[in-house]
Amino acid sequence: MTALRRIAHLDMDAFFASVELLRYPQLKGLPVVIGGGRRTADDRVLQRHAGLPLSEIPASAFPLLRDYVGRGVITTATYPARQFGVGSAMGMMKAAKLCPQAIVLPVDFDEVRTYSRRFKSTIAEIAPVVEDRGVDEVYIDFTEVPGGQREGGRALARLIQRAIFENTALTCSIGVAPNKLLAKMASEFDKPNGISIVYEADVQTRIWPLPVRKINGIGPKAELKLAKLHLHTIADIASQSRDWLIDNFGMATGAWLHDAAWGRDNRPVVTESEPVSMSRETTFERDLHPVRDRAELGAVFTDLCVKVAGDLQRKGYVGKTIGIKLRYDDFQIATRDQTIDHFTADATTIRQIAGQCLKRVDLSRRLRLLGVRVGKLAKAGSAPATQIADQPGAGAPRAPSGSAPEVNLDLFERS
Ligand code: TTP
Ligand code: MG
Ligand code: MG
Repeated sequence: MTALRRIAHLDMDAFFASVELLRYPQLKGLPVVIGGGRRTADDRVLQRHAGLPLSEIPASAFPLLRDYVGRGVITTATYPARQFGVGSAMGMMKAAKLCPQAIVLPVDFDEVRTYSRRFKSTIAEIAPVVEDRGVDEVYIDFTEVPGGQREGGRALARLIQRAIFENTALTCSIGVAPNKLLAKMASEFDKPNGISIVYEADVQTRIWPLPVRKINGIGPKAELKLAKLHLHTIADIASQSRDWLIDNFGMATGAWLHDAAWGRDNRPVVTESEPVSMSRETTFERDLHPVRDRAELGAVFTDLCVKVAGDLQRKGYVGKTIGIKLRYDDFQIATRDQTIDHFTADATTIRQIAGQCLKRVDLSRRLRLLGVRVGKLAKAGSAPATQIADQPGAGAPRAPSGSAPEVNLDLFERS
């Protein structure tokens, strides 16, 4: 007998907020929201309580939503704060009206990434087929994992939940279902710290009553269009014929909507391989000349570096090799790169090294395209990435090997 397909979706509970509560356990059980940008608010608290362990700073010392001035939205909120109706993407001002006594903390991306890696590697040790779906969620294929079929997946889900809690002190919620689509919905059924098991036979009773937005892939636009056709729940979609849906939404979307409403989805769980490099490039609307369009090119160049740095930081990588790519107006391509002696995800460093690479290419012709790449990647915080070079001058760029004759123009240099 072939094993029943069992797919899990795991999502961390109030993730950014829960990570902050690890630092400040005295705030557990209180309404806390994450938002407001930089770490300035709690910097003041920290300064005032210098010398005191973080966990001993009194809860009453933390900044409150009612005193928050400025714009911005809530990134996430603890479950006690959600009882007041506060949640992700809500304006800080509106949230302050609903729950003025909530404590406001900024996000610590480094910490969030560390815990993100930690919970994901905990899962991978138990069940190897894991698909990364962003900072706080993954799909896991339970089908072939020993014990993955027991109680429809509940036993393995419990094991993973416990292992994550032991390794991180964080809680998560897990849905196990015949496919990704249903698993994603199921992981929300019993949040926080819950497990939900959904079988094919549960689609009518547990999936059909849900609003259409619960289908992962139906956003605000699709919801609006469905509402105009008087389709509000998943059952409403399921009651339409495939042909009717195709007539109204086109072949691909119509067929997909029909399958989704009936709980059908055969997408595999794809374990991603580590990226080798990250790059950003842009093709210009009109070809740009390195000298005559210097200011424009310089701005684009800096922007590409900032974007690559942002990609690296968001995905938690650092790199050692920084390179550029140009396409000239005759479609010829030129690339140059340089390896430095430390790992970086810093926009200024990337900009500086990429700028040096630029000096090694022909800049007398018009350009169609400009690109910046960072390679030789390592996970930020991993052993190789944090190794400090022990020779003097660590951090300084190494002389490029086999460089082209240097053109002594400070092209693209920021003034
Ligand atoms: P979510 O998993 O959507 O939310 P959550 O983990 O905070 O809460 P839940 O228990 O309902 O899963 O998002 C994960 C993190 O991503 C969240 O803690 C903060 C961040 N995030 C944003 O930065 N912007 C957003 O709009 C959302 C929704 C989340
Ligand atoms: Mg979450
Ligand atoms: Mg999530």
